[in-house]
Amino acid sequence: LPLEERLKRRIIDGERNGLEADLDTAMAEGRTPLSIINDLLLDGMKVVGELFGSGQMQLPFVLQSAEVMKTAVAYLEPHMERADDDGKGRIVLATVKGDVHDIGKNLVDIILSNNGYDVVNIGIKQPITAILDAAEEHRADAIGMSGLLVKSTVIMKENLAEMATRGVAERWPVLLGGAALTRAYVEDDLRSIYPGQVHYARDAFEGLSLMDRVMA
Ligand code: B1M
Repeated sequence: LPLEERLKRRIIDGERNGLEADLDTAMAEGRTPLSIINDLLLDGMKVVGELFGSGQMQLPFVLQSAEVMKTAVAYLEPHMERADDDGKGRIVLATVKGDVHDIGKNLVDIILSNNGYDVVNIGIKQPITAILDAAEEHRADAIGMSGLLVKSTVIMKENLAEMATRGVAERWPVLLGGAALTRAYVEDDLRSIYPGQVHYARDAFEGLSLMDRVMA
């Protein structure tokens, strides 16, 4: 297989033997770490999602694919460009209650961290109380919530309602992302219940541009 196809296949098959060598070759051929992730590895993850969704792939194999994806991202991260404009602002990042998916959230962490933001990544399955405690403790400028399950979109709504009730909506602009969300849901449904800023980010790069806008 050609290198590009092989890297994508590694994610689909959950095959990590020789992964680093292929990543090195891709970088030596001039691909940036981010293009390797976005154009090749995430394509593989998409196929995994389709196979799993249609019952052609079992959960343990999805987990293996996710592990290979994480290994690849960890390997590529030190090779990524870092902007030197530090101190642009601080964001608390979490995957919402009941949801374990963290690959997207961790990509958002990397992109924001490499572009001048201070990210407090508190992990997966985080209830709103923990998110708000962290935002308070770390004096965050914004809150980012990720979630991939349809159920998580409902949790996000509950979280925003809780923030509105506590009267902290003005304090923390909220960034939302994850595969089950849509722009319409965030901008039509969620905005109507939240008195502060709430933004939908399709991907990590939109997350970055939104943070730049929120912090401007
Ligand atoms: Co799960 N899973 N999974 N899974 N899984 C999905 C989400 C699913 C769509 C698969 C499918 O059926 N086709 C489906 C959800 C269906 C639904 O809700 N309607 C599903 C299911 C059902 C489940 C379980 C319930 C399965 C089970 O147990 N029977 C279970 C859930 C457990 C739980 O959470 N309580 C489960 C478990 C798992 C694994 C553990 C095996 C593994 C996760 C490993 C991990 O994350 N550490 C896993 C995986 C890998 C997937 C798929 C295949 C891939 C997800 C992924 O990492 N994508 C996924 C299929 C899919 O998404 N279509 C699926 C790559 C990642 C980079 O994309 O996170 O979307 P994503 O992030 C993007 C953007 O969304 C955005 O930026 C990123 C790109 O730049 N973004 C943000 C994300 N968060 C953001 C936050 C921001 C800004 C942008 O600001 C704050």
